[in-house]
Amino acid sequence: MVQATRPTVGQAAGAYSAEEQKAFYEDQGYLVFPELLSGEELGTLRSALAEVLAEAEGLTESTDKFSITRGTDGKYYVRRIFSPIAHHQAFHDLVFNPKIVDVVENLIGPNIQLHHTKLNLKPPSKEARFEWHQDYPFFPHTNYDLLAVMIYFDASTEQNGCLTIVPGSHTWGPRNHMFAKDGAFSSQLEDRSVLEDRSRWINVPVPAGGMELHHCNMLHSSGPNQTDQPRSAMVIQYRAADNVAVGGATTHAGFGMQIRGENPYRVRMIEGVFKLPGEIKDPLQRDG
Ligand SMILES: O=C(O)CCC(=O)C(=O)O
Repeated sequence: MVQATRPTVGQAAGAYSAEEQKAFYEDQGYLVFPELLSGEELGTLRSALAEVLAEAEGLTESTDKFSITRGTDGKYYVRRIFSPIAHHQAFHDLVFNPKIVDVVENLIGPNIQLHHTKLNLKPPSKEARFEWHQDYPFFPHTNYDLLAVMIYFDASTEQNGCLTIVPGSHTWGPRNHMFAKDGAFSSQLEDRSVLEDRSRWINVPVPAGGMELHHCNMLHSSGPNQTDQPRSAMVIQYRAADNVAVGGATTHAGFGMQIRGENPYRVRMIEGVFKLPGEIKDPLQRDG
């Protein structure tokens, strides 16, 4: 009889204890919870998205709220909604969802603040891919207790451009990213040799209603969406409350909002020399 193999912590973290989740995150830099939200919660988020997207109908150029791109079919699509928590109560409520915040608390401690939110729609377009990058260089902080939570409104698959990561790469520290002409990070690594060993890359498909989270120094990218449907996911960046931003944009809705615990009015610093992002004019380049 063939024994079914138990999914790893990286594939199904919810089946493991808090200690096991933390140990895996510290070692590998990511966790996946394939079944986080209920069908009802997912339905509420999808309706909220449809409501907000109705406002973007007819747009052919980006605005403060929507980043617009042209799809492979020639149609215009919303690529990203900036600061979705400012545009719908359901998105605002999501950042306080205890199912998410409990996991985050276990990893970065009881005092948690928001850095920013965005909703990546990854429409069917080659432009909707994300180059290899880390998040930290876009918004460097005084320590590394900063992580990205991705809540999937649609299943992400290899066909529609799921995340590809290099597990363990967060332990290599922040890498320099190249500056574009206008001073923004161009989301390109200066030294791509860290990506050479492709046997280390893994794809991270996540079902709709699932959650993936990764450390701010995790090397990650995602490919084009080769289907004819968008792949929507809300990204929530949380940080420890004693982790202070030393660069990057600070004007997002909810920047620094206390999510849980208290502000200790103390800063925890790590040693190192890091390149700071320049003045970033293109909002799409601003946050990785
Ligand atoms: O949505 C994706 O596939 C990747 C998102 C990402 O890497 C980012 O927003 O920094």
